[in-house]
Amino acid sequence: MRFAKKLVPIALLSCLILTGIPLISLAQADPLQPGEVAVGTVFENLFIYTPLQHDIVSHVLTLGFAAQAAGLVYFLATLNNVAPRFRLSSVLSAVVMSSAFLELFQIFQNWNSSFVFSDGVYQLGQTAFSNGYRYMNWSIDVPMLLLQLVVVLGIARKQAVSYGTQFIIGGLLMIWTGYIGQFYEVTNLAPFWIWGAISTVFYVYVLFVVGQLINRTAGDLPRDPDNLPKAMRFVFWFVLVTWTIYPIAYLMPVLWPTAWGAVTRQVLYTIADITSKVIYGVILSYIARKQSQAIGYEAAIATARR
Ligand code: RET
Repeated sequence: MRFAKKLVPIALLSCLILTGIPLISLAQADPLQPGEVAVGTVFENLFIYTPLQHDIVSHVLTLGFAAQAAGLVYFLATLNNVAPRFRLSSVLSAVVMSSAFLELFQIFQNWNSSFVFSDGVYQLGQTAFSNGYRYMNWSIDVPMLLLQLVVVLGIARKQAVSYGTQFIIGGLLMIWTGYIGQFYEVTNLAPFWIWGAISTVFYVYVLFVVGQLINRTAGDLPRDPDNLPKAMRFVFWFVLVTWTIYPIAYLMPVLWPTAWGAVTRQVLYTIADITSKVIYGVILSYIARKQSQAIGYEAAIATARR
């Protein structure tokens, strides 16, 4: 076991060195000549889009950031409906909403400025599109989303710190190893697969810890009248399904390497962003409000339907 523990950093380091070499050569690529198009390392930049395809992405991206803005208003406006001990969950949702709003707005602008309309189609202009911004946003949002579970389940401090640490470390390693992998999506599929696989190991670990936390503690939630243990178990499956859309989007360059594949990838990201951040937050705020009613918190009771 101790030997196995040592193997992990050694394996990671070897992968880093192995894949670092092509990354350096990418960075040293020849400078662009006048009139040349910057194709770079990003799947979306390889294609020419019809106005229909270009507009679908542009429109769907507006849905993405508008939903985060709407979510921000919802979480702030309903903050006082939950007891103070669960309130941090809504605050964390609001943090997720603001950072996602900024990032998705930036991606939207990036998409519209990267492709220029000429001869009836949209082609890459002087700037390049990149999904890398998404990974930076996840670095904030994934730890926040996971910490919300710890808050809503109301577990003891020692346990909360232990789960919180596993979530933050596991989540960040999942994102950052995937971030390295996505640089190779069109240039070198070996490191793309290797880093994707390493990231998946951390993803499975995070899911395992989420499942363990919910399994151990959901039974303590009030059963009457709203069956909160069942609602909390639903949250696990909801996380599993909505989070898994992200690795599918990661794989798009191998699954569907066409302009429609690139359009679908942005649609998938948007579905994942709305469900895993906004809808997830709404479900947790519902559970927090029901728990607040159960402990006799007046403002929560006042919101109950008769
Ligand atoms: C990557 C790389 C390929 C392998 C796996 C991935 C998982 C990504 C996930 C992202 C979740 C993001 C969320 C963001 C919310 O703000 C990194 C794409 C498994 C699960 C929930």
